[in-house]
Amino acid sequence: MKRISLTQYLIEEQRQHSNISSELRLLIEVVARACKTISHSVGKGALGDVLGTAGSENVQGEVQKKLDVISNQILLEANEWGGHLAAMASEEMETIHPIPNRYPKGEYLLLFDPLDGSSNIDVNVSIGTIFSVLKAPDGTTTPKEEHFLQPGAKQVVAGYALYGPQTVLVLTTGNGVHSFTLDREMGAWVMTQRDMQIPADTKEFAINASNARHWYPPVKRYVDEMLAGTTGPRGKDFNMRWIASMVADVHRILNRGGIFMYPADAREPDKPGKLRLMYEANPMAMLVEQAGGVATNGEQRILDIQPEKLHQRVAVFLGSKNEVELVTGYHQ
Ligand code: AHM
Ligand code: MG
Repeated sequence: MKRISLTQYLIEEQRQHSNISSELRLLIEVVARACKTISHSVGKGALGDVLGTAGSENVQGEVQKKLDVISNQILLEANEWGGHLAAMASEEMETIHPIPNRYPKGEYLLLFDPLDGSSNIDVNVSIGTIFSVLKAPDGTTTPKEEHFLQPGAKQVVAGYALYGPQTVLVLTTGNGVHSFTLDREMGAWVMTQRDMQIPADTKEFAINASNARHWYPPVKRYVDEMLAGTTGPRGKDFNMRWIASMVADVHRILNRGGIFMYPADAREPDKPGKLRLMYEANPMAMLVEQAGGVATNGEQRILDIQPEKLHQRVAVFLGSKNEVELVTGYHQ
């Protein structure tokens, strides 16, 4: 494959598609640059004194790791001054972060989970950054929290950086899903996969099976049928994978198919699952759909959900089309 840098790809996209403005291109490049910096910190590990807890809690009452806080700060600082954003929102911050008045403002809203898969940080397992871009409604440059509450179908960009054996950036601007590998010597993002496609059928599923006793009947039925193997109703064997980093699990699915599930369960009947709609489910759902997959909360398309709160949680079923449709059907 001819070496195409992220910059070159974005310029070509801008020429071809009217939905990509210069501001949006700059935004993506700035986020990608911030992810490079995060990747560098992640890579230093104990040598950079970035492991362990930060001694604080986030808005959801979860203990923050040092890298959660560092990554959040890197993304805020990188994106504040460029003039392309009206405001940001982060899984790690209680409320939105408007662009300070000393900087020019733009028309976009940026949302991110700065470091997803926090439980894997200290054990040197893949983690990632997830991001989503919306347009500020009515061109407002002083947005409030309610301006962020747009269904995922309104996202103009979604992507993630995966900090694994290689650092990769996977991106969609609504024209397919493409992957860029960080060339560490050159400090450049180089396109390594174009138009990633999720096969409609799969023999692999991902779910935290330690919660099985709490699952509701549709999920229990679906998983039991897969576990029954060749003699069960599915008539084939399934393999199971669970990395506990959504970015890494979704990356596997984008590469070789599969279904990822984080359902609501009976532990906390008022809580619709663990994952967050705006920072995790929406961007991943856009990527998955752009790659030919499906993403639902068991009842409806994730991208159609009208958010009510910034930190709202949602059940997630995403990946290979035929499997996600099957388990969604079991919920009807
Ligand atoms: P985080 O944002 O606090 O890191 O939590 C999200 C992560 C996902 O990456 C992953 O799919 C899930 O939590 C793992 O949950 P569990 O600990 O139940 O395995
Ligand atoms: Mg997360």
